[in-house]
Amino acid sequence: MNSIFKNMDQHPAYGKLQKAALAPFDLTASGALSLKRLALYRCQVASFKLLYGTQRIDEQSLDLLQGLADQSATVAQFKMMKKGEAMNRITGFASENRQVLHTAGRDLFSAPPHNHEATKQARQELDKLQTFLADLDSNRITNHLGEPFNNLISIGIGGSDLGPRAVYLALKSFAKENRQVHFISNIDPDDSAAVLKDLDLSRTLVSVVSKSGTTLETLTNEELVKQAFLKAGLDPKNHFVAVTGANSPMDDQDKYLRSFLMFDYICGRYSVSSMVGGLLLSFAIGFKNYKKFLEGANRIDDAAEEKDIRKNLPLLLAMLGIWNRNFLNYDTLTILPYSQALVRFVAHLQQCDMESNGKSINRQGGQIKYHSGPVIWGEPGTNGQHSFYQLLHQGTTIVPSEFIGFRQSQYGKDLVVDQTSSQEKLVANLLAQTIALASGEKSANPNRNFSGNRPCSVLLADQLTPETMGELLAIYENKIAFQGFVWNINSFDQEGVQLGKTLANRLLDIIANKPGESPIEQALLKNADIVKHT
Ligand code: G6Q
Repeated sequence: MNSIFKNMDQHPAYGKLQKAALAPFDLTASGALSLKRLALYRCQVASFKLLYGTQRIDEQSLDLLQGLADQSATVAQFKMMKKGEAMNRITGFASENRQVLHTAGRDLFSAPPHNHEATKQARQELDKLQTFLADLDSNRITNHLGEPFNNLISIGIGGSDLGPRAVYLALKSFAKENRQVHFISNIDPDDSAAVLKDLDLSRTLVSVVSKSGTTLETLTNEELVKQAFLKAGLDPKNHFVAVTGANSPMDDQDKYLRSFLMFDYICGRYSVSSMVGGLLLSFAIGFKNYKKFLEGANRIDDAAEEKDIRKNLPLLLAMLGIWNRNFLNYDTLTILPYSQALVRFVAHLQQCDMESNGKSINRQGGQIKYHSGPVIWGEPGTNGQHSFYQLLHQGTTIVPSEFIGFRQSQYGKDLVVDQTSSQEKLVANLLAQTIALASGEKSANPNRNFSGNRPCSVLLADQLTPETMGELLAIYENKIAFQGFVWNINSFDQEGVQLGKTLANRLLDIIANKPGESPIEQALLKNADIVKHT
């Protein structure tokens, strides 16, 4: 066991934070949200500013959180991860026992890389990708009629879908003319039917993305889409590319137009900056823009090595999250992007965070006696304001919120109505919400009383671009890893997901061996026990 992997409650700062949490900073007190406070509690890293004066912290609690971050050796563990220590393991028990090197795929800009071998492998795949894209751009690769491909269907699920889809939607305004990406993930046949319905398959590439090459949904959907190509008289071999792990059942160059590798040491939910995101993103926004995205992520990976939490934005976000989760005892966290382009980003973070930190045992296999990851949820503002914000303002459950906003829109197509542009209205709404949640509003009418002290913070940048998207992604990936280090849990395995995959396959075996015997529900009821115990 690595001696720095200690439970959070073993650190001296833990008890002190518990005491400090008995009287957290009162955001509703008169003058509490002073300009001085708002100016003091800001942290700028790369293009993002974190405004956190609306959290229930003060100098004492921040110093204690710094103590907890230091005692947990958060930055040392982060560096170990980047260098290639096997951070994905549970000591003394059968576990994945792997390195965690998603950062290596973007460690291309600051020499020397933290892990030479992994960065070298990433470069090789990037070079292959660049050649493939150049072949597409210059019409060296076309369909059988010599026409260029302008659609790409990405088939994948979970980590092989959520992050790449979220980032594609976020950067769609940067997409090349006539290049569109479509996604099929669900085993529900309507998912593929809806995508295939209006597409000209002859101008369509299909990227099948599966690290294991064994995922039921992905393999089934691959077959389904293949049939559609055959039915249209098209040879799938001229349209299908694969992104998969080396030696997986899908790692078969003969079956695909091109094959790209993702590596064992990259977990699905951290794979946006590998070929999993790389292929479809660079198809859409171009290789140059994709590199800018990687550059943004790398900038944050570098900045996250700073030990001072007041200067390390991802670490600060992580420690504020721990303050809210473990010391103020809030169960959920809402992430509220004021950007329509980030419409699926919260779904990605939900997976990245909850699959990583939804754990109950430590890295030595023992039960932890404190909470780990909160429930993550959210929707873009201002839409959410007309929906669940009622609960945020007046509900009995206090939900900390992380707002994300940009000063400028992506398309720049805006109109001044009543002296303000839509973008100004958007940002004004965001800031107004944070003040209202934090300071509340007193009224003699209980129905119109807002208790306040609902902690929140704002991540603010100029514009959502490939660079800032890369930064934003890495801020959250690193935040999640830092929290896992403090909680002493393994943020990089997903036994809960594996269980579901195994049970579904067993049940399907049972159903397949007794064809026509009974409807699926009855088979499930009859066989629940067998499924569990075979
Ligand atoms: C992510 C998880 C999980 C995984 C999917 C798809 O970290 O492991 O969401 O990405 O189950 O797995 P494959 O890429 O192997 O098809």
